[in-house]
Amino acid sequence: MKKSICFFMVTLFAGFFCVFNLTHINDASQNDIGLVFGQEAQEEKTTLTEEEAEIAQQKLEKAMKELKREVRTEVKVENGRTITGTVKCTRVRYPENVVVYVEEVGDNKYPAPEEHGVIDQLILTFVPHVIAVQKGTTIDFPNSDSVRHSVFSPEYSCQQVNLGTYDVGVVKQVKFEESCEIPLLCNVHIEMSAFVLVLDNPYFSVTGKDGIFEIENVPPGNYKLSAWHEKLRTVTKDVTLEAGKTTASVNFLLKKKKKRRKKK
Ligand SMILES: [Cu+2]
Repeated sequence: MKKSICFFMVTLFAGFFCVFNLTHINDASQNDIGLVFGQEAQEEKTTLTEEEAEIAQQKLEKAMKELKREVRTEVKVENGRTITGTVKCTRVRYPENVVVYVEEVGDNKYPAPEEHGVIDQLILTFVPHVIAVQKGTTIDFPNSDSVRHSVFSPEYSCQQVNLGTYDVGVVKQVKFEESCEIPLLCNVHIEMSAFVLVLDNPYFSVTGKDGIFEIENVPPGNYKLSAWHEKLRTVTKDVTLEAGKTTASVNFLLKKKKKRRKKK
């Protein structure tokens, strides 16, 4: 008798346990289905018709040509000189997106630009890929794509950026106050990346595919000129702007970054 009561209790408990789990599995499945539907809905958005894809590509190319890669306050200088030159790079296809900048000019105190920079998002691409801005510049981050993006900077960045996931047509803004390099990524699309290089003064230039740079309106004096590339080692050179000459020429060769030695 005792055995049959025991068997009955165990069966009852097992039955209750199964029903309880099934209910929760169903709940979880419904949530999963909801997610799948959500993903499908988002994926559907990314599947563009041929015509839409062509329009998107045209928008991307237009943005690549038109969006500024340098934002600064124009400074008036008497007897301003020009620093010009060419950058060559090893291990990258073109010597483009190299930021050449003068490290210190006077006291490095210049009014922040009123003009905003723009980093747009089109066809899972940040445009421009590299932007150099003077300290205190605000950058607008529109989402002109057909899917949502989530812009953020990695933990090691000198300034934290976390714009969260946001919709097509939304514009977010960030003011960059510290002079340093800020990598930008997207939490949704691993292939997206960009760099903001924030600089202390308005004397900088971003190279195109030809590697040529030109920094105008620099007062005569002795300076340190640096060339930065996201993947290569930064090189710094001395440059003298003499009173009798209008230009100074400096060439750079950027190479692979040295590997960090492991601490023993
Ligand atoms: Cu994205």
